[in-house]
Amino acid sequence: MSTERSLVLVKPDGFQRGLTGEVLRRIEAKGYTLAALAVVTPTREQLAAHYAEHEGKPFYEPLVDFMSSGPVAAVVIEGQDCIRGFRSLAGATNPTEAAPGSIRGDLGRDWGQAVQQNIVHGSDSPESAVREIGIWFPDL
Ligand code: RTP
Ligand code: MG
Repeated sequence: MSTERSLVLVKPDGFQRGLTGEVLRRIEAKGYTLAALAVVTPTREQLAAHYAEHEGKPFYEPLVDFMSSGPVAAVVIEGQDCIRGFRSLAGATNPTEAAPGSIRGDLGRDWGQAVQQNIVHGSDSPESAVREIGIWFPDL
C-alpha cells in the first residue's frame, strides 16, 4: 500500500454530457483527494504524447479526433493505491462490458461511435501516472 497520484481525464463525451461532477463525486466518495483540476481542450500534440503507446493502432486516429473534439476535465487524484483503485472505479474499457456500479458500466454509451467513448481515462501504472501528470500539469 502506498499513497499515489493518478491522472484522470473526464473525456469529451463525459464533459459534454455534464458528468464531470458525477465522476468527481465518485472519486471523492471513494476517499481520494483532488490535487489538481483544469478544463482544457486537448491539442493533437498533447494527445500524441499522452497516447504514444497506441500510435499506429487502428483506433488511434479516431481516438485523437474524439479526444480533441471539445473540453475535458483533467484531474490529478491522490490516495492509497489510487491508480489501480480508479481503474476499478472506471470499469472495463468497453462500456457495454463494464460492470454495473462502475463509471463506464453505469454511464458509458459507446454504441454507433468510431471509437469507444467511455467517459474517463485513468493512468494504468505508476510510471504512466508520472508521465501523464507531466503532460497535463507540467508545473505540478
Ligand atoms: P484509458 O487509457 O482511456 O484509461 O482506457 P483504457 O486503458 O481502458 O484503454 P486503452 O487500451 O488504453 O485505450 C485507450 C482508449 O482508446 C479508446 N479505444 N477505442 N476498439 C476501440 O474502439 C477502442 N479501443 C480503445 C478508448 O477510449 C480507450 O479508453
Ligand atoms: Mg489506457
